[in-house]
Amino acid sequence: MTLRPILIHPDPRLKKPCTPVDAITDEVRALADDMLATMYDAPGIGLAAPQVGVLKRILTMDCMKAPEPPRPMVLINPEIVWKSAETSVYEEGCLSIPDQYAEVTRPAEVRVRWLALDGSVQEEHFTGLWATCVQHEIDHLDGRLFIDYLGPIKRQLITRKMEKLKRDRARSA
Ligand code: GNR
Ligand code: NI
Repeated sequence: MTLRPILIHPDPRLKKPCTPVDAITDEVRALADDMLATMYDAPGIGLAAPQVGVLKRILTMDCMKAPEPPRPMVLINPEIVWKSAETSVYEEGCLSIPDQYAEVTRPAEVRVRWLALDGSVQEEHFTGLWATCVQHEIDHLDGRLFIDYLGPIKRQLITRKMEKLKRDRARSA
């Protein structure tokens, strides 16, 4: 198990659509393992493979809140098969856009189908924070970030801050 570095926006790898996984290999299992560890370490409630530089359709998430037991999930090739007409607004953040938060409106509930690590097809109805998180992660797999839902002024302000953060980090590294 290895923690992997998380890419910071702007990075061309965060803007590319990811490729479906065609076989669940040891490499895929190792990646999922590393992603869960990296997500819990951050800490975050979700992580998409492109955030660690792998352009494959894999995401991890766990939106349980203490004192509930954890529920580490790995979703391979996830697809939204239904979304509610009703929407909800969440203050979103992203591990690839540290310390920046903004309200995003999305369908309040979604039904998602995916492949589990054992190769079985799973389907589940997500609500609340889980619904927001799974949509945020699937967006990553399509090369979309939450700031893409903001107006151009807010988006550019955040992008400039991230460019500065990356410069400062490179200087002190
Ligand atoms: O840790 C995270 N928190 C979060 C909060 C509100 C909406 C979405 C998220 S996902 C984010 C981790 C992340 O960047 N996943 O891609
Ligand atoms: Ni994110």
